[in-house]
Amino acid sequence: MKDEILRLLKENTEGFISGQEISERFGVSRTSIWKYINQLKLEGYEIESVSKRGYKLIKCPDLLTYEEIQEELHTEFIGRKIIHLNSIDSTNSKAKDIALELEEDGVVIIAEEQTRGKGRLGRNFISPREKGIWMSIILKPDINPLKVSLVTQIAAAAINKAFREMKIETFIKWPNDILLNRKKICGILTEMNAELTKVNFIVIGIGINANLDEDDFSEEIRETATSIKIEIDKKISRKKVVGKILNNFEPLYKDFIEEDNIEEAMKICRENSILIGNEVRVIRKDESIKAHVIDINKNGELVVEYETGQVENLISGEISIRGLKSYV
Ligand code: BT5
Repeated sequence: MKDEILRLLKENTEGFISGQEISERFGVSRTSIWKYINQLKLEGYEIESVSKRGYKLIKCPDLLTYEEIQEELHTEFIGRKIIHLNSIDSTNSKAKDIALELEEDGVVIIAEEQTRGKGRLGRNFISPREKGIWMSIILKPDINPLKVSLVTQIAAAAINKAFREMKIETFIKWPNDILLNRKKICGILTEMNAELTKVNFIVIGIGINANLDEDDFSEEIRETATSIKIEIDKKISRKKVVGKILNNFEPLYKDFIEEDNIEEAMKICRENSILIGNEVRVIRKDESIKAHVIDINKNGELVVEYETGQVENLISGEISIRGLKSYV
């Protein structure tokens, strides 16, 4: 009921809508409408109430609820169900807990804060309240488990495209980072549950530093990480970013699962790669080897050439890539 009242208020931002009218429309008492309006105010909606005239929506909060995001969303199934949480340890962990029970493809879990956000290899991902986008997309494609790592590349392509549409000049750092001004603003963590030949589900965790301030990062992380707000000097609408990412993700993902085609996604990854053409260090466990990055091949592998002349195609798994002196 609260969502329906909100929708009605959103359709009538030009003028007031009376308690009587809302009450008749939904068949609920004026007292309960008043209660719903108060709940909305507590959630951050600014609603003017004037006696004898009724209610008028003045401002919506930048909350990542379905109600707010749907205005930006043009997808068929990705993000058509959004589970919005106030606080959670990790959206990826929550997604893995519920994924087996879900029938549909493309359910999204978004939290305003994560208390134990996860990076790769058990690393920590800081996720302060209402400042970033901490979300997981649950997918149930009928694909070979060996191809799952490609979904990370598809997500990276969709995220980078979304930022470019917003005139934010981001780059992709293979396999799972998005950078702005050579620092990390987004990390992707793909997890899966599969049998030998069958994927039960995939969870793509996406963490975006939208409006974090410098003091949200520890000194150590500040060397490699930043936020969009810090770099462009103004706050960004988180719901717009979520909408654009999901809109861009769906067609690339559909190409992949329906046509086995990842050409477009790979083209975006290549054209926006911060690594191709550069000298890097390839880090595997305790080993760090200098290499020149040649390409990202059609299987989403990073093609590098070592100083010995040996060429290797790297699969994302347990590898990290760093610049010779700095992050890239
Ligand atoms: C990643 O790992 O970058 C994947 C991050 C995925 C986070 C999302 S948020 C929603 C979903 N739910 C989760 O629990 N996780 C996903 P990796 O490449 O391993 O990078 C982790 C490293 O980045 C850490 O060791 C820190 O050095 C650094 N780091 C931590 N928090 C950061 C942040 N907010 N922004 C940038 N770098 C950060």
